Amino acid sequence: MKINHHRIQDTNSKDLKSHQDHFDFSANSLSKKGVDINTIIKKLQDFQVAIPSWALGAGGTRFGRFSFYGEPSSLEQKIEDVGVLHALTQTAGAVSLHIPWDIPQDYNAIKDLANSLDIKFDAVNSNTFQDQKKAKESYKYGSLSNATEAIRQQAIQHNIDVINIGNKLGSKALTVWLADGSCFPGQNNFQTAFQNTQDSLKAIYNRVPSDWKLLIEYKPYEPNFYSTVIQDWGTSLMLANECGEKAYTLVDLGHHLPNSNIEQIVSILQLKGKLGGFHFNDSKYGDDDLTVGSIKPYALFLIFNELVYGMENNPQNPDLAWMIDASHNVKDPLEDLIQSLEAIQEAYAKALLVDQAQLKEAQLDNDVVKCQEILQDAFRTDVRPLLAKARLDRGGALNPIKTYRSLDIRNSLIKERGKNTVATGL
Ligand SMILES: [Mn+2]
Repeated sequence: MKINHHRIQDTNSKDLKSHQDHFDFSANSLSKKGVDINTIIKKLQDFQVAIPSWALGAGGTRFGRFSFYGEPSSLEQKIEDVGVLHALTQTAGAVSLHIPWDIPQDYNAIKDLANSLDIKFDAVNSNTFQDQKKAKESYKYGSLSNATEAIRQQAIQHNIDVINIGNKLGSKALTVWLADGSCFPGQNNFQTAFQNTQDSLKAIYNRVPSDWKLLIEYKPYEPNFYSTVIQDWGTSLMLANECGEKAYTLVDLGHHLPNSNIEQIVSILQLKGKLGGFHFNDSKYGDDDLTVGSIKPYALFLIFNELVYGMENNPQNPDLAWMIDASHNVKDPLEDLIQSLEAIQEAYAKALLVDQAQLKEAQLDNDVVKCQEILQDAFRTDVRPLLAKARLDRGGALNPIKTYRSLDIRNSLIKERGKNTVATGL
């Protein structure tokens, strides 16, 4: 399914006048404050976020899964869904594949399809957290950290296979997230598990192409509940440093214990030139995978404030791989992703409004009240007309959710694919 751009324009036309009024008001007020609107709009247009293939179908919990009708059941259909998101939002210009769920049958056909939709292949993700059919060894007690060498070798080889698949598609990064750890005290030896993980990652790193990155993701708990081998950013950074300059830490917003100061983590990693990737989601309790911005939009803004500072002041840190990492039971996955993209752009735009020079001055004066005023003034600014303008200029929808609904896209997908399709891997 492809969206005809004329249909988007038709839907936009009904709202053009009111958009123009809102935009003029915003542009006027911001210009008076010395904000360069055009630069912000250009930055919003350049900011592209990868959609993970697994977020296009409904996710589940360990208690069950309620599928959403018309889900993509093939890699082609997943890419078409990202095409729908990109056509509407102009922000979803990349897809992140999960291997073995998304192994292409015909590489050229997949690349042509992605090209035709203006979609790039972002980081590829390996999977050693579950056993695959016909696999010789089991990951029940760990993969890269496993005490048995043959199991570690199988996991290393899988990661090398993923690199080869990504290479054929034009990906430039491998993301490794390990479920390895233990559920009970005494179950494994912390030092051996860490050392094995280090050695396995080095073996993978040696096969990472020179223009690639190895992104090492961390998470404090789950599926293991007593210890996790790569539990936090410090562990990830140690491993990345040991591997070499192409290895980086990846921050997933949900992979922190409650109240962690994620903006500080992001800031220091950029200072050290070691923040490589970012996964967006939101949470109330843990790794809830809720829509980014749905629970803690101010925290998201503060994180973006540090990201923007880093992008402007830390040339030692490379461009980041941005990805949404969320999926759940109760929303249309495409509507959820549209909301996510909007929340990300909104937080980014607000962070771009922060007057960094003024903030620095207030910090030097120890004017704590003014520091807070500067941040909150940016946070309280309604930037939605800027986001709409950024999309409109690129041919996207003024209001993506409204357009998605008025074009009745979910029903078209159900007609095309049937009700009971299930996305691979879910
Ligand atoms: Mn993640």
